[in-house]
Amino acid sequence: MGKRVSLTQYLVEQQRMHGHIPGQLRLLIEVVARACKRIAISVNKGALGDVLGSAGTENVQGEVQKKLDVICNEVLIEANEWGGHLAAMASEEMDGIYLVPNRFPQGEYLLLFDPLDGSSNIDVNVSIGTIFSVLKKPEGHTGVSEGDFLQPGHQQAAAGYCIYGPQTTLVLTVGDGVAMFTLDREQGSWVLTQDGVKIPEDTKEFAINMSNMRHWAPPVKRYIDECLAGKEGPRGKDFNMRWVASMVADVHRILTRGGIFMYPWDKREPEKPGKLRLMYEANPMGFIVEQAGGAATNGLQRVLDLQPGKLHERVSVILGSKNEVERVTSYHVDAAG
Ligand code: AHM
Ligand code: MG
Repeated sequence: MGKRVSLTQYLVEQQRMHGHIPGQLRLLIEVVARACKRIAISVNKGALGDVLGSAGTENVQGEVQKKLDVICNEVLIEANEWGGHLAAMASEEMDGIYLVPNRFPQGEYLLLFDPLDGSSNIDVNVSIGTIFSVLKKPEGHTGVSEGDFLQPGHQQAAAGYCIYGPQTTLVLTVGDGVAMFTLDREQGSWVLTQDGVKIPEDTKEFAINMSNMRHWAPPVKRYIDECLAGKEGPRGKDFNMRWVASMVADVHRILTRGGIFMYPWDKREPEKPGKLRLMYEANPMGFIVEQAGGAATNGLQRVLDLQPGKLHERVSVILGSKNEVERVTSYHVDAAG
């Protein structure tokens, strides 16, 4: 086996050689990665750790929280509040922003996270994950408000996710490509296992919740109909379908072997732009996917260019292999006429 590169070494080298990572950002990423190790231990214990099942509470979006949703949220806050690198945090599981308490020094970054993505898979022992996004606090004023978080995704300083699956893998971008680190449980360390991750531009695999088909908008229906028509249809090739119902797992597969992921707007709740959240899911995943050569849109616009109007904003998401995302996007443009 060749020389092992740890997460710390990778970050130090990024800082030293490419000037990508200021010291505070490096510390922040290391702390998030450490919190993910703790979460991995809880996830792994499952029934033995009494972490399965419902917490009996609801989050701001009216979704029933699982015990692990609550535990993971606490782990991330406790790990990050004292280090001096953050000004505030926001989470899918909290109503408003969380200010770093006065007893700790304030840093210049803002951290956003979905502490445990794919909650419906927790109790059935299927891959789940933690997604995070890092923004710089706007300069020119003291204190932090929710408005400071409302920055378009292209301003992210870093983004990543940790997938708790057969392996525990941390996937990271600081705007210089995408790197993957596998957790070595014996050593307790993150080891670089893939750098310069690239999503193939073409694919024969799509991921969408087909049970919503009757509610889709015409451009989405058109794209999937064409995939389903296979070799005999306009695409001239057979497609395969996968849907894990954990965005982290679906995106991880796409980073590894290509594919397109869609959670589009649908007619079930027409006033909602989509199910997934812009700040905790679409932006970090969009940043990672673009850094790996893929694309992410809401059907008409690049996800990373959307100006968020509120913290828990929802969005329609189409991301993955570039040529397929561009095709679906062009169908939306055609339909918008
Ligand atoms: P969560 O953050 O509450 O877990 O919800 C997000 C998840 C995504 O990971 C996944 O792509 C989607 O919801 C699955 O939704 P559905 O059950 O409607 O297929
Ligand atoms: Mg989620």
